[in-house]
Amino acid sequence: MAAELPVPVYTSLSDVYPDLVLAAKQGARFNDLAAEYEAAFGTKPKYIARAPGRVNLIGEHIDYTLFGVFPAAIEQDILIACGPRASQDPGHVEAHNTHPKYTPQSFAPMLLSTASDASTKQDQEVNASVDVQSWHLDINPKELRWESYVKAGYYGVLNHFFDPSTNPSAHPVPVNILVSGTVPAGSGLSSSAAMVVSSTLAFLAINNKLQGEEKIKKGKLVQMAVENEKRVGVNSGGMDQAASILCTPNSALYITFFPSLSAELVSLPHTSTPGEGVVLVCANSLVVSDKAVGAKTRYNLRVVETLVAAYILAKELKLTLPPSPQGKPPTLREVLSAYIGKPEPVETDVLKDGLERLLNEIDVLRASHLRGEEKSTEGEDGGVTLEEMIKASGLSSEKFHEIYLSWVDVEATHFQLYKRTKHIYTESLRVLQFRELCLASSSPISASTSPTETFKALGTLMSSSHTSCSQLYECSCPELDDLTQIALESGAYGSRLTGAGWGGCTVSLVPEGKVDEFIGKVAGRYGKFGGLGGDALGEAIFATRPGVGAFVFELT
Ligand code: NG1
Ligand code: MG
Repeated sequence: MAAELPVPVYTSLSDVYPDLVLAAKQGARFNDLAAEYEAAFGTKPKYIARAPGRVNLIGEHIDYTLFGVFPAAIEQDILIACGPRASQDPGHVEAHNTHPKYTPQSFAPMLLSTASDASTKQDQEVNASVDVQSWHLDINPKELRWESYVKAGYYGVLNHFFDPSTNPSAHPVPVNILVSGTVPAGSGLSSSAAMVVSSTLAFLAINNKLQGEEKIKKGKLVQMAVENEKRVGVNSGGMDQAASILCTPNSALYITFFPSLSAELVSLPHTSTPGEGVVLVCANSLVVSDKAVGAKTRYNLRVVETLVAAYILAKELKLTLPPSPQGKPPTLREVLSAYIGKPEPVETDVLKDGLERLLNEIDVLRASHLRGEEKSTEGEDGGVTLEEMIKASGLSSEKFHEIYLSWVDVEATHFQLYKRTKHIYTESLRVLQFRELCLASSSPISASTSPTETFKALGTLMSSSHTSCSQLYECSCPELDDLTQIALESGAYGSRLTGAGWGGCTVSLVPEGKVDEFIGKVAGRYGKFGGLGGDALGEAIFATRPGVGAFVFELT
């Protein structure tokens, strides 16, 4: 399995990019970055860490409900050149960014002591508390600062490998770093995960944690990166970091989170005739979705709606849910598990069958039901008020707040339990169907369907996903709806928003031979592309192939 492989360290880019054009293009970027590093710090870098952004092909807003998603790494990436720095200060970091908008930063980790409760019986008897030391870096999750992502990556490395209680003499080396990136920020292509993964890798490499016996496995790096990104205040599901680390060229990654993280590489359908395959085209709506600002009424609200829906659905269907690990409230995936009633992990056929049957039962979540016979003024999908939702849960108001609202800031007059649940379960089904089509097309025995039929079927699933995001999950916006519609009218097999939505990018499945024509048509019709040309247009709409995951390049 991909997660069992060690994190790769290369000394030659042609080992990474067999495609000569791509190897030359990336080679030039690596060289430029090394030269810029030398100009800034006076020495050559020792390593360049690289982590790609990702595009989610299908499976939106279902990772935090623990359903499987289907992303692929893109070519665009974050590079971090690093080398040791002459300094007396353990672990001191001088961080520069090639983008002039991001000013240079200097910081060092501090060893802090915290008194922890007595942990052993003897301690308890003498009622003593134990001093625990750990490394600390200042990160303010409320403020969006570029170096926070660098610090987030560093944090994990410090606390996993320089634990003062087990390793008091080990000190992190002082380091210079120079960051450079091509993943557009705030566009749903996960520049944040690429930053955190790249930073984690840079600090691992410079502290000799990727070499020799301590070779770190990719799965461990995923875990560290997910933990690290939470330090920037994002409660993400893990899709972005897993994709950035585990992907390989020409494959997408089917990632599942329940009962535990697991990832399967799935090749995208291709043909033996060059030029007759399909290509992914990302197009940026150029609407920037500010996650931190909108979280109250958008992302975090969706997380709460799906959790409350899970609780009420289980109650209505009289399902007994096992206690969730770490006392977390149960998700819609766990409700499905209880509904299926078999030991996990279950086969995908069983999952599909369960989803189809359960979808016939979610009517119990409709507002009219929760309100008794009383008619809603907003139609039957108008949602429920907080009071109605609490009543439907059967929990006391106090308990309800404690479980569902105390840890998060959300705002809504009506909560949409039925619509959100319908999106989650239908979207999960589409992911399974998408995966099945990809697997079938690469199996030698099933050459019965023509590749074009497969492309069309995949496209249809992507477009249905968009409709569901737009109408049921309400995470689209007029520009994204417009852009996907234009894509379909310009020859795409399918098109959808990718990432959290409310702005950012779309992804379209486009016939390989028609990519230039497609891009030309979309560029001519989408209003916000008017007036853009050259590099600016190339950054706003571009073809991408599933690319290679994160690695470290060692300069020799
Ligand atoms: P974006 O907006 O692409 O970073 C976010 C979440 C994902 C997932 C998608 C929606 C973060 C870091 N990532 O992705 O985990 O929930 O939205 O499918 O918040
Ligand atoms: Mg992100």
